[in-house]
Amino acid sequence: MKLPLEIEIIKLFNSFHALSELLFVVIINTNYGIVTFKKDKNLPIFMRRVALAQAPYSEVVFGREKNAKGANPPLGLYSLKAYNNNIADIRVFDGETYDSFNNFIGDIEDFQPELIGITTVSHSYERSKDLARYFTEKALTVAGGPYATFRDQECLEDFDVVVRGEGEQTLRELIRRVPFQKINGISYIDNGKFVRNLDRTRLENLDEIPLIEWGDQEFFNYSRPSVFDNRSKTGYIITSRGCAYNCGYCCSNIMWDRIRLRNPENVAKEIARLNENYGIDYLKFWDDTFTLRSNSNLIPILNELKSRGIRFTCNARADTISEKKLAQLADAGCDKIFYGCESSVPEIRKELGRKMTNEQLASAFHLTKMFGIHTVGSFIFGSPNEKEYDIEKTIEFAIDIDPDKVLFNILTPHPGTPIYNYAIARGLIDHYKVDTSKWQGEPLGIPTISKHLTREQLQKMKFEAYKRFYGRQEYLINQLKKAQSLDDLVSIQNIVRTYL
Ligand code: B12
Ligand code: SF4
Repeated sequence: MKLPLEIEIIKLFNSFHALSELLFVVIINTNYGIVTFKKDKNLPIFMRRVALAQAPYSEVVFGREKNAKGANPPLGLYSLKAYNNNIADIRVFDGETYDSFNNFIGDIEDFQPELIGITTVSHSYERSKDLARYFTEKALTVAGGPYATFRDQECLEDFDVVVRGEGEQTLRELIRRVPFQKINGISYIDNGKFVRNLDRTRLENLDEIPLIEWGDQEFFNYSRPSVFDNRSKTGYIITSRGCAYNCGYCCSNIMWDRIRLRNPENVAKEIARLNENYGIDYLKFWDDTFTLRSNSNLIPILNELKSRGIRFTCNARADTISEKKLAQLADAGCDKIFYGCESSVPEIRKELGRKMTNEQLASAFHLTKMFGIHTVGSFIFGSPNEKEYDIEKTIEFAIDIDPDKVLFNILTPHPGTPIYNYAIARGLIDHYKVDTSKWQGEPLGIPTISKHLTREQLQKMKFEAYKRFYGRQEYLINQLKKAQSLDDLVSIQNIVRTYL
């Protein structure tokens, strides 16, 4: 917690900082001319209030499976806020934490933003558009995130500006009102003409982004302690950007260019702060692949977790795991690892760009369980050339390796992914527009691209797969034996209710 004197000093510093920023804006605008806008807006010379918003998405994604409203903070928006907080009053509004869309919009309106930045993923795009349209006359509307990055031209039908890729520095220049022509990484319309400026070079050093300052209420939305045994208060953290692989259904590699890691000391500082200031004793690492780092980067992070008794979960690739690494993770408090498996049929896995073997997958699950770490296995149905019997084989494989939890997903061609380009090139899809009334895919609003199976067949196979996996007597007995708390029992009950 900061002392009052410290807060005063920061405020004073910020005022000086704001003044120098203002001078900078005046100089820049005098040199380069005034910013051009698609629509007439009465915008100030310096953006003072910036709203960063995430439209609600759960209903679109999870449909009737939805049950965890507001459980996941939009870390991208909080990072944008942390980076730019010293030049404007920035607030994050998360539609997932509101009971109704109207209340959500009402709160943003009360704040009277001069710039509203909206994060986009394919499945929330329709709602993001609704939100942007509401502020068209009132604020500069900016879209960012994976969907906008790869569909900039389409987004400009509803937004003034699109920020492509990493957003921290680009947003800073928009707040400063640097002329659009001078801002790398944006797309916009100038005199009816679509303009895509040069890409922005990514931040060299991720530690330049200040740590997120969570408001108490804000934090509570995402980190409710367990109602049953008060065992864990969960925090969320990302310690890297990008991935070294190039799986067909994922845009990480293109979105972030190359893998960049935060320094372990910087990560340890964030862990300490989450623990000391917010009482966090459980952490979710949202890195694409947490295990894709050298020992010299990993060990200091694990030491910090261990010394504070923080348990954690992370994502890993089966081929980045070894017995030694698993021992280190388990010793530091790792209690769950998420592995993408996708398919057990080599040709289908190849189609998905997953260069790993069934042996690697089976061994990763075996070893992880050996160290007492829970496993989640994720599988994808509906690759272009996948047939019903391929899916059958994958379900059998899932039962064989027996994760504690499974996810069966239907392949979705998200813009910016190799599989999207493949599907366009072979005429399996046109450049679709997200339309929840037209595409009953998964997530809703996006088409599927199987050559052999309809959406309905895939949906049916998915639910049958869950039934077969979770309906096994030995699975349920095993999970009941492993249960350590009321939370674990409720989780088993949820599985039974949802799938059996
Ligand atoms: C954590 C995570 C989740 C979490 C929670 C997500 C949440 N609430 O934010 C969970 C597990 C629930 C989840 C679920 C799903 N996810 Co997810 N998830 C991620 C993951 C791994 C990290 C997200 C993150 O925090 N990134 C880090 C921050 C820093 O990046 P960022 O959010 O992109 O923000 C930066 C830039 O994009 C930009 N930016 C973003 N918004 C804005 C706005 C403005 C105004 C500006 C200026 C800039 C800007 O600036 C930010 C800072 O640089 C990403 C992959 C990834 N590495 O990003 C996938 C990802 C977002 N997920 C994806 C998908 C498909 C899903 C699911 C649909 C999967 C499924 N079938 O169920 C569900 C849907 C639920 C949902 N969230 O919408 C896709 C989205 C693809 C797309 N084009 O839409 C991604 C990109 C992974 C992939 N396959 O490529 N997910
Ligand atoms: S799916 Fe995972 S391993 Fe594959 S490219 Fe994306 S982040 Fe990397």
